[in-house]
Amino acid sequence: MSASSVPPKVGIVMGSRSDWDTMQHAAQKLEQLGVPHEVRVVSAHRTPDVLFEYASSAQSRGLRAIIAGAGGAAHLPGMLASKTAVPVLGVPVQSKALNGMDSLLSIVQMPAGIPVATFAIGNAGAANAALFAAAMLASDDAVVAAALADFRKRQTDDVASNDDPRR
Ligand code: RP5
Repeated sequence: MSASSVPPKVGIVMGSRSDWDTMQHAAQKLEQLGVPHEVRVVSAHRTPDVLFEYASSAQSRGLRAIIAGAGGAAHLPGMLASKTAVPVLGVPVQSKALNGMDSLLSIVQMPAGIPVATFAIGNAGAANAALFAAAMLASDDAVVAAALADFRKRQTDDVASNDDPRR
C-alpha cells in the first residue's frame, strides 16, 4: 500500500500556494520515508475558519504531527498550536522583504504555554521538519524507523564515498 492511500499521519500546511516551493521539500522527505501525509493551503488570516477546523479535527483524524510553513508575519504555526494538542513543527518560509528573519522570529518567539518547534529558514527547515516528524513516528512504527535509519546510512555513505571535493 502506498503512503498516500492510507490515512495521513502528518499534515503539511502552508499559508499560501507560494510557499509550496519551500514546503515541497517536506513532502518529498515524507514520501521517501513512506510516511502517510496530506498537503493543504491553510491561511491564518485569509481562511481563519479553515485553520480552526483543520486544527480542531487534527487529533481525531489521526494526525500525529503538523508541519506548518509560513512567511512574513507567520502566525499560522502558533495559531494551529493554540487549537490542537498535536505537535506543530514550524517552518519559516524565506520572505522577499526580510529574507525570512520575520518568519523565523514570529514562529520561534512563542510565549510560554503554547509551544511550536521551529526549524531553519527555507528548504533545509522544511526537509528537517519532515525528518523530525518521521523520528517522532519512528518510536512506535518499525517501518518508519527502518526507513529513517536507511536514509541516514545512505547519507553517511554518500559523504564517505565522495570525500575528495576536487573529484
Ligand atoms: C504568508 O504570506 C504565506 O505563508 C506566504 O509566505 C506569504 C506571502 O503570501 P502570498 O502573498 O504569496 O500569497 O501568509
